[in-house]
Amino acid sequence: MFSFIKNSLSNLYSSFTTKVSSLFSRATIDQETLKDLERLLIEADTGYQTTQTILQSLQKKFQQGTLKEGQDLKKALQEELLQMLYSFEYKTTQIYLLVGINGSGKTTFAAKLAYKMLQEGKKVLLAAGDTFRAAATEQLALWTEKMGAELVKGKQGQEPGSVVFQACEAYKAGKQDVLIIDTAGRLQTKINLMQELAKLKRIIQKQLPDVQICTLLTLDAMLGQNSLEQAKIFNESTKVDGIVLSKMDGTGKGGIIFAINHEIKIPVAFISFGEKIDQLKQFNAQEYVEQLLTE
Ligand SMILES: Nc1nc2c(ncn2[C@@H]2O[C@H](COP(=O)(O)OP(=O)(O)OP(=O)(O)O)[C@@H](O)[C@H]2O)c(=O)[nH]1
Ligand SMILES: [Mg+2]
Repeated sequence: MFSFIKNSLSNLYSSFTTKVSSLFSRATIDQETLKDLERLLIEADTGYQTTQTILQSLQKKFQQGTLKEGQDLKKALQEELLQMLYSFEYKTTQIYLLVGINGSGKTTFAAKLAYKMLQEGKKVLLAAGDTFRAAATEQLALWTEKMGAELVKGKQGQEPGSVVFQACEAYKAGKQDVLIIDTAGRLQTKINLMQELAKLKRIIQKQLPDVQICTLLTLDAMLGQNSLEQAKIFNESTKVDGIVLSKMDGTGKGGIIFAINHEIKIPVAFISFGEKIDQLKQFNAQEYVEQLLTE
């Protein structure tokens, strides 16, 4: 990972990485070391169930005599963590439907993703599907104006489905490469609002049957284990293809990524780590695990 990203994520790496590294420098591994590791994983929001899965596997290796010194533990943990991560399939042309609870970072991510795609030389169309909040469209309009992307917007209170319909029409007509649809935040417990998302997806499928839809769920990394419940329910009502973990700059708890993968089985696609337009990174499992375990 580039150093400027590592700096932005210093909270994340300093808390877990420093402590776990001290285990790796131990000359011998014993039950006490495994207990310490268990505590660190729980502290990092890895979640009880996922932590137990990791520990059971390490215990087995310990019993078999393959975990002798700190460096053996590092290697074994690295393997376990990597095995847990699903990889997200990045495609070039598609529609991104952004969903998530209020304030989770959808609109910020919409702008960051658009910027990233523009930098890659793609033609980008954004749709302000959040017609609920007055400021929502303005927020996106400000970003898009600055970076020179096109935006389809509706009026406040307009049926979000009709904005999405317009956006699909504009996408067809404008020959853009990517369409990014921002939606209003919603609590996963509001059944009618969850059904609305499924309806938005049906509209897109009907308008653009040949284009792949990628539904990305934005989760606030600082919410820890609460994110799991959100992910489960969003995934039930509108199949989620990938997770965007936002506000990774504000957390020291990078273990949540493993819990999401292990328990919900959805890959992490992007990590968002600040309020600046370029503070976004495609998630790379190998790199993430390596950085997390190396001081
Ligand atoms: N530090 C930090 N702040 C972020 C990040 N992403 C978003 N924010 C901030 O979090 C707040 C909410 O972000 P939005 O992008 O508006 O969230 P949203 O999901 O669109 O919110 P609603 O539309 O109200 O549901 C804003 O103040 C953002 O500046 C991030 O990665 N790091
Ligand atoms: Mg928003």
